[in-house]
Amino acid sequence: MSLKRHGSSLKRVKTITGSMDASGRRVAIVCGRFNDLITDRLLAGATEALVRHGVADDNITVAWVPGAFEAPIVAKALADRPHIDGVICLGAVIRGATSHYDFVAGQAAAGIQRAGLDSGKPVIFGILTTDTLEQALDRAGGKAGNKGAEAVVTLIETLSVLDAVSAS
Ligand code: INI
Repeated sequence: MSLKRHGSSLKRVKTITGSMDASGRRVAIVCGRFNDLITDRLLAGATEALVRHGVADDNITVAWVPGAFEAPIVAKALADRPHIDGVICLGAVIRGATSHYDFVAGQAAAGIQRAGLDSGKPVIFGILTTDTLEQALDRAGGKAGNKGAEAVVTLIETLSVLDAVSAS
């Protein structure tokens, strides 16, 4: 896959862009069991996309957690392992299913961001936050694509950009 170029046409501007080659990458996925009708599909989308982009299946680690709220602490622990290059968090927080939607979704987002910044490795937010089960199904391999596969593309590009920044 080639990445669309954006930005300056000035010749001396240094532009850093990622590539989509993920061969040799070692990736962990943290997947919430809550709403597993959805998260099973996100996980299938993510693992298929990783392999399609060149990640060997024995370089993929999957850790299941009870729900999206628990994703950040496990993501941080995985990101701190030297043999993991980056982490994808998958989950489904559905407003109709809970009165504490805002707490679970908000804290999962904040914690995942923090896990990435504190570990220095990309930790990708692949948590669906929807009003209804139908909207979640649409985004888990239905008519709106698969957010798990999208999270893979995001991780691969971010890893590549970070490598390019380190080499710059
Ligand atoms: N966890 C989810 O991943 N999705 C949800 O929709 C959800 N709801 O509806 O409550 C949910 N709750 C559990 C939460 O993630 C924790 O596991 C729980 O609060 C214990 O810390």
